[in-house]
Amino acid sequence: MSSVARRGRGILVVFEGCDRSGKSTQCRMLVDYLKSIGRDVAHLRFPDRTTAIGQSINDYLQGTTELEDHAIHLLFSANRWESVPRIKQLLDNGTFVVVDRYAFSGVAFTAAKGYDVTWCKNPDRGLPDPDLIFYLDISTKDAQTRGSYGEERYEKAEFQERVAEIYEQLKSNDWKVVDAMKDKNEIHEEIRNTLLELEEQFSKTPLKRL
Ligand code: DGP
Ligand code: NA
Ligand code: NA
Repeated sequence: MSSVARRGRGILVVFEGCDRSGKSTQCRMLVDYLKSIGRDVAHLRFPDRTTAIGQSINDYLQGTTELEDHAIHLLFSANRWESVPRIKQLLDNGTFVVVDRYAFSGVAFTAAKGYDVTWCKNPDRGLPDPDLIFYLDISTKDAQTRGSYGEERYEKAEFQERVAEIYEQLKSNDWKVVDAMKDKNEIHEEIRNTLLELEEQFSKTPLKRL
């Protein structure tokens, strides 16, 4: 039965959440788990700072350059678009694609600056639509108890508060909201069980586009 499921396309899984929600840890734990059970899996993260566009984004995040708000928004989107051929190829080959941040971060972080949500969504229209979005839910207050935010541009409590409010508006049926304050192993089990339950169903459904 599982060998039949594995002949279908790969599953596109995205992790979203505010900074310090534990999203990257969960992403890694899921990738390691899928590998341990013999699945083909690719671990991607956005922004992908390794490309030329990603390098500009990195400079912006570190504050060494300034970019106009719309311009940086489009660069973040372009950074996702430049990965689409690879993502599609992986999914076609039946590989799980696990992504740390995606278009929803794009909308949440720019709309948090006061821009229109519909405008923010537009550049990402047409990207592969994730089968599942795990949202690591944490209050800004709890996130701060995990140690102070880093030094990057968006890592300020007031801004993260607004990001969380926009995420709230973006949630839809394929979002699985996870309580990020639970024990990390407990969260991991919840995530992997949800994924394994839905894997076969998704692998037989054509990939949609955002
Ligand atoms: P990370 O490497 O996951 O810590 O992400 C770096 C920062 O960039 C983080 O504060 C979230 C933010 N970010 C991620 N994607 C986007 C995006 O598409 N647009 C904007 N404006 N910010 C983003
Ligand atoms: Na960060
Ligand atoms: Na979806």
